[in-house]
Amino acid sequence: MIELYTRNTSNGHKISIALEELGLPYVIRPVNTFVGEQFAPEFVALSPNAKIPVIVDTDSGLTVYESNTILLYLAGKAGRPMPTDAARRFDALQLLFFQAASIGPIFGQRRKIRRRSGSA
Ligand SMILES: N[C@@H](CCC(=O)N[C@@H](CS)C(=O)NCC(=O)O)C(=O)O
Repeated sequence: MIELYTRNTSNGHKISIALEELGLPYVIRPVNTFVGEQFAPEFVALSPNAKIPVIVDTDSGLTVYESNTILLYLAGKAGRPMPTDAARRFDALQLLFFQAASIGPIFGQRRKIRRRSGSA
């Protein structure tokens, strides 16, 4: 069973979409980052950067944070959909890293700035 610590953000949704698509059983452990629950010592023990999402796999005993690392973990657990041949595997990995390094942070900053400036 996967315990998913999350809230309704794009990084959180990535993991719940993957869990649904892979058909892996999971339970949601909500973390309200608007009121600072991510800084609780029990949560930081799971996610040292104090960010959602993070999963605890009660089958393996492993805790995994960083959304795209979680996606790779879940793909390994489910046995799909990461390709095994090198060309297709690195095609998938470069898209994952591109999303994590170049797309996600920009969208996150945009959301934060708009919220602070009072825009929708
Ligand atoms: N690189 C991280 C980013 C995670 C992230 O930015 N999480 C946000 C919500 S989408 C968060 O927990 N924010 C709370 C905070 O920054 O205090 C990942 O991909 O998991």
